[in-house]
Formats: sequence, structure tokens, C-alpha cells
Amino acid sequence: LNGFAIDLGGTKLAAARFEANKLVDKVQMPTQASAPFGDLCNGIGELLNQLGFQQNDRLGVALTGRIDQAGHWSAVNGGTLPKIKNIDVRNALRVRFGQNITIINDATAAACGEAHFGAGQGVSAFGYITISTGVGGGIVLNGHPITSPNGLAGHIGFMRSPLGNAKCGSGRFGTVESIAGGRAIAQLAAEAGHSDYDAKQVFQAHLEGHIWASEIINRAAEAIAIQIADLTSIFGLERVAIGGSIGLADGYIELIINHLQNEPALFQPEILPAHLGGDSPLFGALCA
Ligand code: ADP
Ligand code: BMX
Repeated sequence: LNGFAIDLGGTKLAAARFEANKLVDKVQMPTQASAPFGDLCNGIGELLNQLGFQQNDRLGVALTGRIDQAGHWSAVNGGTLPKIKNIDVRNALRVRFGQNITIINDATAAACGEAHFGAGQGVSAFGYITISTGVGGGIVLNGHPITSPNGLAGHIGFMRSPLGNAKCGSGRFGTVESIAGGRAIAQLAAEAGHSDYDAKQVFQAHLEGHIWASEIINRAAEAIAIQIADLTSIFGLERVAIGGSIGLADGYIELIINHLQNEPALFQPEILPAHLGGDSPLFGALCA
């Protein structure tokens, strides 16, 4: 890997510079989630400037949301990025930053990054799940991520869970994202009488032993465990890596593993934390 990478999530925007497969510099800022595309683009430009990016340098861009074959970008969960609908992102970024650009979904990127440089090395049926602002994923079979012309492939946050009882911003009812995503966790906390808690604060309350918070976090981890077993039945996954700031928070993976014990052994892949931590999407942005 050589060049520059962007990871635009629902909460944070990160940029990195790579030299000889190593991340040598990284900067980040909060995502202006409700801002129009132009503002997001300015944020990307600002971070790239800080890293010394020059027009036409190699740039890999990982974005939350769906990027279709034509290079158009749309949020699937419209609540996360309300202004991002059918944006001609490939052209816009090429005009601004040069022709040497590739664009990929953030979770697909992270799955590729982990498959080639992290927790997915050595297996041929690998899954990655990010539990972050939303719930995203990537399935990598024999080194190749599953993709589709409409860019929706791998959007596992929009699978329906037996534990689901609410709609998420995709319009779909009972999605895993409506139970386990960071925005959903904040919403569930508000419904439990704790408004103004973000997912990080709910998680902290859970670690401090507050039962209302532990109920939310535990149900989320159970939904992820059931989802992992479902995905394993389709793709024969040998190993699943967990990423995202919630996924990597203290004890969360252990909760998933405990719930997964309720499934037959055949549906229990090995569960590991993302080896690249929060940097998996940055690595993967340059793999594409
Ligand atoms: P993004 O979605 O932009 O890729 P993250 O992976 O950081 O970003 O996920 C953001 C979500 O994770 C937010 O909902 C935030 O509240 C939550 N979060 C951030 N830090 C922590 C933490 N230490 N423990 C639990 N949740 C966290
Ligand atoms: C959502 C969806 C996915 C994304 C995943 C994780 C949107 C805006 N995003 O399921 O494309 O991969 O979240 O993204 O519809 P993050 O923002 O939590 O990092």
C-alpha cells in the first residue's frame, strides 16, 4: 500500500498516508453528518492537505453508504447521512483530487483490509462486521469481497433480526442496525429515559453496572451473534472479525461469543477483534 486513504463514517472522518504497506500518518475530525456533500468534500480536502496530499496522488476512499456501479453514492440508512442521495461522488472526487482515485464502501474496505493485512489472513471464508454508527459488513471469499452493481452487497446491518421491533432509517423493520448500531443504541437509551446519551456513554454506563444500559448492550450483542450464525449458514464462514468503536469496546466481543454458544457448533465461526483496530477501512480503501 502506498498513497493516501480516507475513511468517512457516520461519526468520524479519518485520513491516512501509507508507505510500503505501513500507515505512517493519520489525522481525523468529526463527520458533519447532516451537512451537504460539498462540506464533506471540504473536510476530506482539509485532512488530505494536512497529510501533504498533492493532486493526482493515489487516493483510496472508503465511505459509509452504498456506491453503485456508476459511482453514485447514497446512504442506505437515511438517518445517518440525510443529504447523501445519489451523489455523483466518483466524478466529484476526481475533479477535485485527481484521476487516481478508487471508492469503496467503508465496511467492504475494512473487510478487505483485515483479509489481506489483519485478522482474516489464512482463511478463505472470512467475514467482517463493524459495530459503529451503523452495523456494516463485508464477506471475503478466496480473497475477493462480495460486491453487487447497486453497491448494496454486504450491507448486513439491514438483515432482519428475531430480536428486532423497530424500523431503522433504511425503512426496513427489525433490522440488526435498529438494535445494535450506535445511533440505535442512543435512541434506545432515550426511550429508556436516558436522553442525551450517545452510544459511548451507554456503553460506559453498562461497564459501570447500570442495568438499563446492560440490557441494551446485551440485546445488541445477541442480535450480532444470531446474525453471525445466519451469515455462517450462507457463506460457510470460518472466521469473523469484529470492528468499529462499539465492536472493539471492552468486553463486547466476549458478549457476542457467549451468545454464539447458543448456536450449534457448525454455526460458530472463530470470532476475533479486527487486528488493524479502527484503521481497517483505511487499509482496505487502498486495497481496492
Ligand atoms: P464511524 O461510525 O464513523 O466509523 P466509530 O467506529 O468510531 O465511527 O463508531 C462510532 C460509534 O461508536 C458512535 O455511536 C460512538 O458513540 C460509539 N463509540 C465511540 N467510542 C466508543 C467506546 N469507547 N465505547 C463504546 N462506544 C463507542
Ligand atoms: C450502515 C450503512 C453502511 C455502512 C455501515 C457502517 C449508511 C450511511 N451506512 O449500515 O453503508 O457500511 O452503516 O458504517 O447507510 P459506519 O458509519 O457505522 O462506519
